Amino acid sequence: MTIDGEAMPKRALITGITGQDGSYLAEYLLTQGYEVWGLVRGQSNPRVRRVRQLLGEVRLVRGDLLDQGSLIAAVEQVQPHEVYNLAAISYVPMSWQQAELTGEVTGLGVLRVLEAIRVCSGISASRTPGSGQIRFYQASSSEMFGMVAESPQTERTAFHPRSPYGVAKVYGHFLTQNYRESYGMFAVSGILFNHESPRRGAEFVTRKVSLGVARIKLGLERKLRLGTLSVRRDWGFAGDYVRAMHLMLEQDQPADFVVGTGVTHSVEELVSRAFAAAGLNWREHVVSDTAFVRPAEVDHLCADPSKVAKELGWEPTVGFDELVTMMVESDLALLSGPEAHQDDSFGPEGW
Ligand code: NDP
Ligand code: GDR
Repeated sequence: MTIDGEAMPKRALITGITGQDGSYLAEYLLTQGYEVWGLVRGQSNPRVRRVRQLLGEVRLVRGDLLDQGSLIAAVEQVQPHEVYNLAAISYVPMSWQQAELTGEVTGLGVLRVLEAIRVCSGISASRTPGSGQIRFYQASSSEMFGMVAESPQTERTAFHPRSPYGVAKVYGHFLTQNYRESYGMFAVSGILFNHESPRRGAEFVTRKVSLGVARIKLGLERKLRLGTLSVRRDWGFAGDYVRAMHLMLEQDQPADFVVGTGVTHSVEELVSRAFAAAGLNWREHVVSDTAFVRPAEVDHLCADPSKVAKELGWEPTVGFDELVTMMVESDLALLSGPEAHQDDSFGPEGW
């Protein structure tokens, strides 16, 4: 990868590098020849472990989406060509418990990152459109569609978010669009549908199920407590989705894209498939628990990924069955191995 004919690597700054997507994106950009920087918060962040195999290759810079000055300092230090804003409070139920914090991080955090880029690019707030050199990716979400106006959902489908998380993401989405229109910044949003992996946080339903299946199979647990089984999601593999993020910043002109598989499954189908992958019958183990039922639910999500396929050539490589089997096998190996007690995601219930 070179810039202006010089043998200089492109620099990418990733917020949320300690999350699921941050770790896959960092790996992917390293394979593309990038110099990768990750924003990390806190005095001692235990989740830096998630990218531990990359430490040495990935450089870390301190900063917090709640702190404008720290973001300006990070952008000034790194001088990135691309910024991927993946940091967020991303667990939907937590957004009811900590609605204000979710608004601050998942919503206003986008403003602070965009402002850091604007200030460091020398774009004046009163100036008519100019062109900054730093390209910006915002992690928008299918949760913005919420109570869906149509199915499948496209880039033109109206938003009707159903949680403080979804509302905060809508703010970030429109703000990204606004900075593009106001300042001529190369700022785009990927409206990504659910994507999963063995690195998924233990509170999300796919990983909760794969960890639950592994515990039951290994005799560590007998039951798995879940909320609503009838809801449907368009689930893909996180490793595929980070390629789409990068492709969006490679376009000639900035534009937003829906990214998903176009196939939808219920939580019950997920559960059935995951238990079957370990030779178990889910009906003997799954218990309904209202503690995991949400105040307002998103019942049905299904992407129409035709624009991203046609314009960016993106397609998923891992199907639903393969994804679920991958996660169950990974957790069986993990819980049988020496690292079983070294990770904070192995608690009995997740969240
Ligand atoms: P994770 O929950 O795994 O990661 C969230 C990241 O945000 C962590 O690295 C966390 O850091 C960081 N973070 C949280 N608060 C702050 C803060 N105040 N300042 C700086 N960093 C912070 O999310 P995913 O990797 O799954 O998702 C990445 C992004 O994509 C998120 O914005 C999510 O909302 C969005 N998204 C995800 C989808 C999915 O299916 N995975 C689908 C659509 C959108 P720490 O380790 O310090 O807590
Ligand atoms: P979601 O993911 O809310 O879609 O947000 P999650 O895996 O948490 O829930 C998916 C669906 O499963 C139902 N469900 C349960 N969910 C959890 N977590 N735990 C349970 O016990 C349970 N039982 C049933 C939920 O009600 C829900 O309908 C994810 C996050 O990554 C967001 O950040 C991202 O924006 C969206 O995906 C797209």
